[in-house]
Amino acid sequence: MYRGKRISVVIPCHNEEEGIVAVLDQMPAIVDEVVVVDNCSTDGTAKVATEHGACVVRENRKGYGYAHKAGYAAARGDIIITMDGDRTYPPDSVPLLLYVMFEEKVDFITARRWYSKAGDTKSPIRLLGNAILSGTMMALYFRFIIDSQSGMWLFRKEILADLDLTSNGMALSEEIKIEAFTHPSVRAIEIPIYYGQRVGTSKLNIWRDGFYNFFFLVKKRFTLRKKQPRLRTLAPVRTAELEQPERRAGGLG
Ligand SMILES: Nc1nc2c(ncn2[C@@H]2O[C@H](COP(=O)(O)OP(=O)(O)OP(=O)(O)O)[C@@H](O)[C@H]2O)c(=O)[nH]1
Ligand SMILES: [Mg+2]
Repeated sequence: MYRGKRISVVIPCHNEEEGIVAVLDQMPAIVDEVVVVDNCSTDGTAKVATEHGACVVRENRKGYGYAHKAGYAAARGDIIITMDGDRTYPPDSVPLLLYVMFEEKVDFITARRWYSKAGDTKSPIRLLGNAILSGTMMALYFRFIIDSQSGMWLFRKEILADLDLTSNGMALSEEIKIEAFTHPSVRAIEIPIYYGQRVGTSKLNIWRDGFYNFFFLVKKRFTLRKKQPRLRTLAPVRTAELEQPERRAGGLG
């Protein structure tokens, strides 16, 4: 719980029995529930996640986007935080990111992988691929987002109704940022975080996912609908106030 809001962490997992334990063991007490989405795992991911206190839901349609959406549907928090089940994203940054979210009154934060404290770097091909995808996203959508492929976000659950999430694969990562950063009623920012070395095998297929994400960016640009600002619900007027108009009009005197 943070400032009266329930906090849910959603973690999509496909065969992450090693990594998910490391992630769950680092989860700060501020987090109310962790939803691990077991996406067609054939290892002990679901078992170890349950043993380490997570709520496990199954998604039988294979895909990063499918897994995320199943997690959002199961999460009961007011704020949803996402990360991979491979220890690359820092659970101990959650309190700081929540602080920024509330102080700056933003609805969506994407965490930009900035620097590894252990000194490890991503392979040159991945750095190049990320630079191409992020550069393309900036050019097509006119939004300054340095890490378009990051898998760590925080958002108020209520904004999901405003976001048109069509991708069921890895492109969900860029799509949710495009949707959040282009919606007139969603206040979105990018914040740097430390990242870590992956535990377990990568599920990313660099060439297939890279090209798919590139073409998804282009296709989405032509289908992106211009959104209307959300009408915020007005606080209901209490009956007692309606019955005593003279007191309301009377000011301090
Ligand atoms: N790629 C992929 N990941 C999935 C899928 N379903 C769940 N996941 C999980 O989604 C997260 C992202 O996949 P990763 O393999 O970490 O991809 P990545 O972060 O781009 O690549 P790394 O830097 O190697 O970790 C992991 O926790 C996966 O276990 C799926 O169908 N495909
Ligand atoms: Mg990962």
